[in-house]
This record gives sequence, structure tokens and C-alpha cells, in this order.
Amino acid sequence: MQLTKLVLGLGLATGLMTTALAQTTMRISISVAQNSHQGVAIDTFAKEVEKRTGGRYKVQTFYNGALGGERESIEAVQLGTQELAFSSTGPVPNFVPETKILDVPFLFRDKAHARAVLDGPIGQDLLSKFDAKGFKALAWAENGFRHMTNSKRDVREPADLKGLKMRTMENPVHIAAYKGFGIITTPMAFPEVFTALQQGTVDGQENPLPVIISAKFDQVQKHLSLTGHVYSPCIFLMNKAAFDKLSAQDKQAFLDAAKEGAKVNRARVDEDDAKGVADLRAKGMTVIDDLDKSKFVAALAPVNAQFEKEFGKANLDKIRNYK
Ligand code: EAX
Repeated sequence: MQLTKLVLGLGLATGLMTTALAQTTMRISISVAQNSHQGVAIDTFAKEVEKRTGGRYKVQTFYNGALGGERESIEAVQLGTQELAFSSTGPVPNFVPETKILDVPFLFRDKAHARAVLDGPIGQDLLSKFDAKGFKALAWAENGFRHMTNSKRDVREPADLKGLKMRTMENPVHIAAYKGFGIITTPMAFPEVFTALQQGTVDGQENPLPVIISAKFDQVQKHLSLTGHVYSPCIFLMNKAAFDKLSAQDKQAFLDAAKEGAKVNRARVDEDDAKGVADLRAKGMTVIDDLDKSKFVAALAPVNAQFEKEFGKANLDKIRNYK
């Protein structure tokens, strides 16, 4: 009896040890809360990786910029001190300049258009550009269409933006465009934004509804305008060396897990977009949802001319006209 127990115990311990040894734990992070379109993306990814690799790979999830802002996380992935990150494309052009074109304002008609471009040859070609920079880009996902919020006034016309001090992402295309609106731009990492809004360091910021809701910006911002001025993609990034070490089968498991993550992420963005305005109104925000977008497009004509020179009109048109 005692002996059987001992043998069983030993067997169990050895079994556990083997599992422990064979299991590799990786880390993935986001800069927003777990209860968000990004949280469901990385939670699903982690679950799918574990399932698809028979538990040999485990992905630990970090939220709210616990491992740093998006730029810091991407840097860590490039260096290999963190295996994975999920980020908006905000800081990405600082690492892979080719991605800059995706953040051009008023480039995409709607989410279906953006998703088709990202999942089609243009988006897939852009994913391959990460290889040379120390990343494996696993899949595109999304943040959504960005809208403006501020604490000063209702924004109905581009002229209403003039002189507003707004936090922007650390993205050169955004900064150039918002300057074109007459905004005083203050680039800042996301984890600092709530406090900056609360303390009045900046008057406003711009983000998709899923981010505005999950970050509770309604607590520190009164006015929301559905400008939809730019589509904000997200991306699953992995350290290239960590990816290359995987077996062919595990590589596929990681790629498929990222696709699953993107699927639930996009579904959650749709959900948040559908109920977001009513939610935020109920929380006390004034929402301008009937502004004349063509006026905002027209206000950016000079900046757009600059973008056409920088990216090539043909390349922009290829995206604009993608069906
Ligand atoms: O990715 O920095 C930003 O405004 C981003 O949209 C946010 O962190 C979500």
C-alpha cells in the first residue's frame, strides 16, 4: 500500500516535471484594459496557442501597459526581452516605416474596406516587411475608427479644432495630419493619457469608441465628435528569433491563434461601435454624431497633397480603390 503510493507519487512527480520542462511560457501585452477589444484578442490568442500546441506553449497576458506603453512593448519584442505584443500601429512606423501609409486619414471607407485590405495582398505584403526588423508579424487586427474627444467644446466643424491641445500617438502621419487641422499636438504614450486629460495637461485626445469606453475617458472628457478621421489597425507581433525556433507545426499554431484573436477582436469592435454612443451619452458625454465629414476631408487637402507626394498617389489609390 505504502509502496504503491510512493511509486504513484513518484510517477506523478516525474510526469509533472516532464510537463514543466517541456512547457515554454511567453508574454504578451496590451496598453488598454483586459475588458476591451484588445483584451479579448490576447486572451483568445493565449487560449488558442495553449490548445493548439497541446499545452507546450503558454502565453501570459498583461494589460493596462503593465509592461510599458506600445512603443516600449514593441521595442522589447524586437530585442527579445518580451516574446509577443499586441499593439495599435501608432508607434509601428518608427520600426517598420512601410506601415505608415495605413494611418493616412480618410483612407478607408469603412471597417469592411480596411479589413479586406489588411487581409488581402496589400496587408499581407506589409506583414512580411517586419521580418527584416526582427519581428514576425502574425496577423492584423484592429482598434477601429478614431474619433475626437475634448474637455473644452463641441466640435462640429474643422475650425472648432483650432487651438485645441490634443494628445496624439507617437505616429508621424497622425501628427502631420492633426497639425493640418490646427490642433496643438502633444505625442504621449497611452498609459499617461488619462492623467494628462484629468489634470488638463491636454484638452483632448482621439481614439476609437472601444478605447474611449474601456479607458473610461468619459470621466475626464465631456465632448465627443464622431470624426472617424482615421482607421487604426492593430497587429500581433512576435520576436523573430522566438518564432523561428518553433517547429513548422507550432508556427502554424501561433499564426492560427493570432487569426482567431483577430476574429474576436473585430467582433468586439463592432459590438462596441454599435452601443458605444448610447453608452457614452448615458455617462454624460455630449456626442456629435451628425457632422459633415466632407468638411474635415477638405480641411486636410494640403496635408493630403503632402501624403500623396510621400507615399505615391498610385499606392494610396490602390488602397482607396481596393475591392
Ligand atoms: O491601442 O495609443 C493609443 O491611442 C492607442 O489607440 C491605444 O493605446 C490602443
